[in-house]
Amino acid sequence: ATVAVIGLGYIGLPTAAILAGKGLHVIGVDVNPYTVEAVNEGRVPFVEPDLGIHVAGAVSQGHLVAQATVPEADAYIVAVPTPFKEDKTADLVYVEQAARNIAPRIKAGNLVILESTSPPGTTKHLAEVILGLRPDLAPDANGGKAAVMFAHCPERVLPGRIMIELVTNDRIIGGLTPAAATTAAALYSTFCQGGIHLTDAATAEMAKLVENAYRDVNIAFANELSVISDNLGIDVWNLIELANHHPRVNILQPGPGVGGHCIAVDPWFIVAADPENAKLIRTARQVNDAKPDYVVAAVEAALAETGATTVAALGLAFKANVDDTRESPAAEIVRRLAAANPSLRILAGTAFANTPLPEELAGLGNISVVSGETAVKEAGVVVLLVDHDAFREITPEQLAGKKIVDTRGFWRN
Ligand code: SAJ
Repeated sequence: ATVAVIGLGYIGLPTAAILAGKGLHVIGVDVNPYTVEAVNEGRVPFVEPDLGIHVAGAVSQGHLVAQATVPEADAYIVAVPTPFKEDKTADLVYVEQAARNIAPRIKAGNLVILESTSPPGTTKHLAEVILGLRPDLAPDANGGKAAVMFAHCPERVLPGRIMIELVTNDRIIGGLTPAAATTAAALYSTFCQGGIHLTDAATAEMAKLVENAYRDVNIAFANELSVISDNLGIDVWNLIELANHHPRVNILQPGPGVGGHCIAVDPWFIVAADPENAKLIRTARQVNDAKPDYVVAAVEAALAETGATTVAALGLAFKANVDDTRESPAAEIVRRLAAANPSLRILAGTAFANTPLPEELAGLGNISVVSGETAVKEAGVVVLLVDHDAFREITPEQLAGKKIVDTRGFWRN
C-alpha cells in the first residue's frame, strides 16, 4: 500500500519514517524545499532523538521519498500545523490547503486521516472540502454510501520521546463512519503497539484537546503556587516535593511559562468552542501566559540590584533537550527583556551548537547566541530558562558571585 504523509514536521516525518520502516511505500509531502531535500538525503531538519536513524534507513531502503506535490495513494495522512489566530481560534488554512491538494488525486476506497490537532468538527470540514471538489465521490453520487473514508487520529507523542511514544502510546481513532475508524485502525496497527480505541471523529478531536488542557491546568496550578510562594518567602520546589508525598497529590513543576505548539494552544480551541463555560481552562491559560512577564520583572530587579549590564539567558527552547523555540516562553522572555532594555547585553546561552537566533529575536536589541558557559562567564545576572541537560556542565564555581534567577529550580539544593 502507498501512504502519502502531508506535512513532514515533528509528527508527519516520524510517522512517515515508522510506516516506511514497516515496509509500506511512503511518500512524504512538504511545501518546504529544504525539508524535501533533507529527507531525500536521509537527513532530518530538526532535533529529535533517534529520528535521524529511522529516516536515513527508510530512505536508503527506498521505502520513503519526499516531494513537493501530493501523489496518488491508498491512504493520506494530514499532519500540517493548526496554529491559532490573534483571536485565539484555530487557523485551518493548512488543513484546507491539504484538502484541496488531495482532492484531484483521491479515488474511491481511499482513506484520509487527519492527525493535526483540531477543533471539534474539523475532520468533517476536511471531508466537505474534498467532496465539494469531487462530487463524483460524495455519498449522493454513490447511493448514499461514502466512497472515501475519513478519520481523525490525533497524535499524542511527547517531543523528545517521539520515536518511542509513537510506537508505545495508545491511540484514539475517530471515524466519520465506523468503517473509516476500523480501516484507519488497521493502518495504525502496523506500527502501534499500544491500545487503539475507536470512537467518532468529534470525540477524538475533543479528547486530544482535553488531554492538553488537563496538563495546562495542572501546570498553571504549579505556576500560581510559585508566585504565591515567592510572596510568602517559601521555596516552591521544596513545598511541592513535600506535598507530593501525599498518596493522592501529584503537583507538576513551575517554570517560566508554558510553551510548545500544543499545550499553549489547544486549550484555546476548547474556549472557542464554548466560551461561556470554559472558565477554568481559560484562567489556566492566562496564569501560564502571565509567567514570562513575572520572570522579566525578576530579571530586571536582579539587574537593578547588582548594577549588571550583561545577562546570561540560558535556553531558548520551549522545554528541555529540544531545539524547538515555537511558542517558547524562554524566547519570549528574551524578546521582552531586549525590547524593554535597549542597552542591556543579552547572551543567549544555548545547549545545541549552531542554534540560530529565532526569527522574532533576530535584529532586536543586543542579543547574541553563545554557549551556556560563555554566557555565564561574561554576565552579572544569570537567568535559567530551560533545564537542558547540557547546562549541568556549568559548575558552581562558574556561577559564584552571579545573581541567579532560576525559573526551573534547576540549581536548587
Ligand atoms: N512544563 C512545565 N512544568 C511541567 C511540565 C511541563 O512548566 O511540570 C512546560 C514545559 O516546559 C513546556 C510546556 O509545559 O514549556 C509543555 O511541555 P510538555 O512536556 O508538558 O508537553 P509538550 O508540549 O512537549 O507535549 C504535549 C504532550 N501532552 C500531554 O502530555 C498531555 C504530548 O503528549 C502531546 O502529544 C503534545 O503536547 C501535542 O503534540 O499535543
